[in-house]
Amino acid sequence: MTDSKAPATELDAIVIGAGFGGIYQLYTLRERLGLNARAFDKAAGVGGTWYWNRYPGAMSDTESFVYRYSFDKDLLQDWEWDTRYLNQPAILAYLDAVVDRYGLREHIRLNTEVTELEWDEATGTWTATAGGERFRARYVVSALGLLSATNVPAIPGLDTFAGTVAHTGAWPEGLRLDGKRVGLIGTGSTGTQVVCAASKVAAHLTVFQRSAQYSVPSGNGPVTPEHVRAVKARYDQIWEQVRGSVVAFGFEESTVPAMSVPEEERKRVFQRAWDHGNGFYFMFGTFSDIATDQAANDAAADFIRGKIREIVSDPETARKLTPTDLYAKRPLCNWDYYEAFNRDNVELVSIKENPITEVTPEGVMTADGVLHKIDVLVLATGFDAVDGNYLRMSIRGRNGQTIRQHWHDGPTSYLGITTAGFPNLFMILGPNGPFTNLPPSIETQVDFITDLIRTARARGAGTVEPSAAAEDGWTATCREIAGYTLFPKAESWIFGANIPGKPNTVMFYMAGLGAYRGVLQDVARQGYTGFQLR
Ligand code: FAD
Ligand code: NA7
Repeated sequence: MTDSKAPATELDAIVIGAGFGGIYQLYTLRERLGLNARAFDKAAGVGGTWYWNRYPGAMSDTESFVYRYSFDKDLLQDWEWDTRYLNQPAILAYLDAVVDRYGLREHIRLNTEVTELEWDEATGTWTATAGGERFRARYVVSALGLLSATNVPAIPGLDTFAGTVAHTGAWPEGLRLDGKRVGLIGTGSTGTQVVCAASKVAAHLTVFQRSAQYSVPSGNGPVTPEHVRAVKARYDQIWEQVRGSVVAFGFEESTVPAMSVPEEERKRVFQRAWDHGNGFYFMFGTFSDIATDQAANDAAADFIRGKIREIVSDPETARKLTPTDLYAKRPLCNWDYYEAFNRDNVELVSIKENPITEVTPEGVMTADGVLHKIDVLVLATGFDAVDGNYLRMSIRGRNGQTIRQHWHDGPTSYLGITTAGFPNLFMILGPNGPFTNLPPSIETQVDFITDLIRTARARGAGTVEPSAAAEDGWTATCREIAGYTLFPKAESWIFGANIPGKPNTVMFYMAGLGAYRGVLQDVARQGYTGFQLR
């Protein structure tokens, strides 16, 4: 229980979350602004996503060389990697080392959930309730994670299951699938990774698939020390390219429309990308318009469908695995996803055709009356993305307005960073931030927030807040840009369509990191247009 009479601990700034975002923000507030800042995380360790997602097969699908911080050239030179992609233990080890390298650990309170944030008009400060204690600070930076609030489906009988139920985003330490009968619900980015890993170790794996997925090879494998040295020698150019690019994945996006080349050439380009590996490369590096033009999208989708037919031996399994809708969810890549279904221990159940009726103590019952007996039920059912963690807290801004009230029709922001009525609350990866490889976008936002706080302090302004008009304008901009793409037409977390009852709305700025950085630079150069510094 919170002791409301005990005086709140005074801080200059509170950071909520100790993942990529929170760690870097804590660093800049302390080191660059000299503020007494403290971070809180409900997890027992730092790392955010990479603390929680310990499921077998968990890894980044951004390549190792750009799934990291770029703010410190020495850090870039000092850290090694030996595979094209980083697995969860490698990313967690990296983030742990970063925390120690910059002396941040003593300023991070773990096992401490921030449950309430309340704005006090009289003092111009926020009071946070964290772990039952109160903390007061002028600034709050929320780095709550955009894929962090787990989505647990309401399946009848789930709580009666006698075995282990594990959501991938809250994976119990030490839970292994070796030799077990495993049921897996969900075949998104996470579920497909679980399939690849679990198929090799489980006694039996039953995959309950709601939507078939387009997955391309990741091309993962070892990289040589010479390769790593060569990357390090080019890091200045690499980051310059990343920061000016659209998806920030470390490759040049194509400028060639798919239909501008003959069919044979198109297939050659797709085949080259298939052999090269990486999901974002396949969608954005092959042709310029796969995510925006129906014909281009069909061509890419047809190519992948053809691959599924080639790879999967059983025609009925291949049929079920073949998507018929748009190729417009977050693009996936895996080492051997479709191949896994050729293994004798892997079974596919299309729950669109044969729905799950209930979970019993022994396993999962489907509409055809079959009880799929299992030991472990893995829920790879994704996240209440972007605003999920905000709505799980009590956040009260000016005039007692809650964030839930403010975001009644869906989450909004100015620049993905601030929202009207919630002064001095800065969001990392808030709604309508960039849709990219995330560390470079996180760094962009943290740097902007840090400069904005510095400017406010230099001007003697107690509060920083966007105008409602600026927020409306940014929301309209994000809607307009998303409208040029095919993404809103596919049902996924990107637009909130994966959560029953959640308003289906635009939640990302889809013009890319280069354009986003341009907007932020202009806003700053023009004296922080759209913000009120008072
Ligand atoms: P997070 O890492 O999610 O950290 C948020 C932290 O806030 C968590 O530790 C959480 O415990 C804490 N928190 C939340 N609410 C509270 C509260 N009320 N009180 C206290 N603490 C709180 N992105 C890519 O760019 N490339 C990839 O390849 C990629 N792969 C991914 C794979 C998986 C399985 C997942 C789930 C995500 C992936 N992402 C990827 C997205 C990934 O989340 C980001 O890249 C990045 O790690 C986000 O960092 P963050 O600090 O913003 O948030
Ligand atoms: P996703 O991409 O949201 O995938 C979740 C999967 O779970 C997807 O296949 C869903 O089917 C399925 N799902 C969700 N709810 C249910 C219910 N109620 N019943 C059956 N199946 C369900 O989450 P991920 O964790 O894979 O990936 C999220 C991001 O994290 C990813 O893009 C990376 O950036 C890391 P659907 O497709 O909705 O029919």
